Amino acid sequence: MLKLHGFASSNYYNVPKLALLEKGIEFEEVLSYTGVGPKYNPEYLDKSPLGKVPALETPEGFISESRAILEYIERAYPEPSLLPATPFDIAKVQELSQFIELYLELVARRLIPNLLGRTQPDPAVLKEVETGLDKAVAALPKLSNFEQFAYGDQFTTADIAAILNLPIVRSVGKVFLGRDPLSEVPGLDAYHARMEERPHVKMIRAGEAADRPGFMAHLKAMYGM
Ligand SMILES: N[C@@H](CCC(=O)N[C@@H](CS)C(=O)NCC(=O)O)C(=O)O
Repeated sequence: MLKLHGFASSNYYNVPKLALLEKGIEFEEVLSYTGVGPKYNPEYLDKSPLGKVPALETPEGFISESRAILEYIERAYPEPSLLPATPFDIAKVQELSQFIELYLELVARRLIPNLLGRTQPDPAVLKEVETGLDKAVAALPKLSNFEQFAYGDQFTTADIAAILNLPIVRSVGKVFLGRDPLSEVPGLDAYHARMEERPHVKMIRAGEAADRPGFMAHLKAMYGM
């Protein structure tokens, strides 16, 4: 059976987890917090070279990087598909997923240490984050109107990216910018409300909530946060 290593407070961990749930694939969750080194779990580097979560344990070996894991899951378990039928539509789903990850999630992620540690960000970094987010938020409607799904008329990996990676942008915006930049994107608030009603998304959120105390305890032990 596939084993997913990581922890449920991680949005990146939840990317393959949601794909596995949506496809109805059996898997086991193996709790592993990040933080490699002498103090914690150095053997995890054999599963994920930079010590990042998630890592998927397959019969052939480990795969790290959520995008590569999604690719494996889609090819190894093609039905039900989380991609559209045509090469163009598949590319558009990948384009939207990558846009969300690179220009929104990774930009907002710079302030996660401040969010978790309840500290004020460096003003120069905050300005860069705000500029980057505003630019990407203004461009996002070019890729999706979020009327039904993130792309097209079926649930795809672009929905997984939007459901799991955009909440960080909202949190960072609300706490450090005093506004949620994503609420300016037409259709997105209603889209997210709809997606949160999906049973597997509810399972993801329940997993996050259940993991939260353990994750916070880990941060405290590792970084004194
Ligand atoms: N590009 C990686 C990013 C994974 C990632 O950054 N995971 C976080 C947890 S949400 C992590 O492991 N952080 C610890 C670190 O970067 O050392 C992926 O898509 O899997």
